[in-house]
Amino acid sequence: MSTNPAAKPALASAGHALPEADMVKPVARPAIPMAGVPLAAKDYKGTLPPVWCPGCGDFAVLAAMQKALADLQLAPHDVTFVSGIGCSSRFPHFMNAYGFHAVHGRSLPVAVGVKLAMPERTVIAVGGDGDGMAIGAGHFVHTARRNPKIAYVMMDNEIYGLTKGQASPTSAIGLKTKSTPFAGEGKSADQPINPLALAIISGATWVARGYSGKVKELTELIKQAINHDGYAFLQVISPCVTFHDIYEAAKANQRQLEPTHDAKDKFAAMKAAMTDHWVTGVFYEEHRQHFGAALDAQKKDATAKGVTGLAALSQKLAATSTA
Ligand SMILES: Cc1ncc(C[n+]2csc(CCOP(=O)(O)OP(=O)(O)O)c2C)c(N)n1
Ligand code: SF4
Ligand SMILES: [Mg+2]
Repeated sequence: MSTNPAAKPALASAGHALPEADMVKPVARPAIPMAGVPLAAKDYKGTLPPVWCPGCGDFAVLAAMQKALADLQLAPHDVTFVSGIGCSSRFPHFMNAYGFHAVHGRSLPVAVGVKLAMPERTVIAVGGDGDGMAIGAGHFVHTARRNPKIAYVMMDNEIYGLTKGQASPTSAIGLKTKSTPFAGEGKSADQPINPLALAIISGATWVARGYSGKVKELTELIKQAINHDGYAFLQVISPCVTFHDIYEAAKANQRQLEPTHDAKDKFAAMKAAMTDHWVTGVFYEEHRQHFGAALDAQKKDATAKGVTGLAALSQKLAATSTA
């Protein structure tokens, strides 16, 4: 922290301090659970009002999340939301729970760290298609193969909303945007990433798609994601009404996975993920050892062999450096 008394006024005059009128004001105190009183969806509302554009799909995801947590009766102080950067990544501010608004594309490593440090917590990563599929694509793949017991809800509007309408890795081929003004049929090479297929092939053990226009189904999918005993990836079609409105297409093409779909069959799941852009439901489910359990087993092994962790290692290093 600066000790220079002139630092504050200098910052303000450079335009870094918001005028009082532009500051978002808390609307309520967070609800504190009382023993014996069941929690309702409103008890998970944060103190700040959502700053999204009216009609943004993310409102429905927020409502579904609050209802899901109430249905599961998870205490707000036992839940942590971790996000990256984007309109959707503002999500933790609007929840009554612990929150960590990380940097762009880094929600997953932070969420995994929180879970490993506090395994009893429910940890939910949230963010957008740009955050998860562009700058965060590496973490997307490696988190899936490690199978930590966290849920990741990716609000996919096929655009960068916060930065006002650039193409994202899930934008349709040929889409004209602020960053692709000359795109068009036969003039674009960038194939969109298929988030569900990438999650399945990378090793995610629960993979589903919901839609902000079907809040009841979305609530059930969020509950399943939270209860899954490993890494759960939920893509949510959540249209950006301001920069790339896909509501009409989503409404027109909505349908659920066939009831005969076998979510335990990886090849069937890949086929379904590659076939229909708008279909919702659980595509894939598998049960295998999660990251925390694997690390616990390794720690046990190391302890049995007399390797007592970082303390012993640092003592060894200290002894070597003074020798
Ligand atoms: C390292 C870094 N690069 C770029 C940006 C600029 N930036 C902020 S949000 C964003 C994309 C957001 O898109 P998405 O994750 O889809 O979220 P949405 O706003 O659509 O919900 C970008 C490129 C940044 N904040 N940090
Ligand atoms: S710009 Fe788009 S994604 Fe961002 S709040 Fe507005 S409608 Fe939602
Ligand atoms: Mg987006």
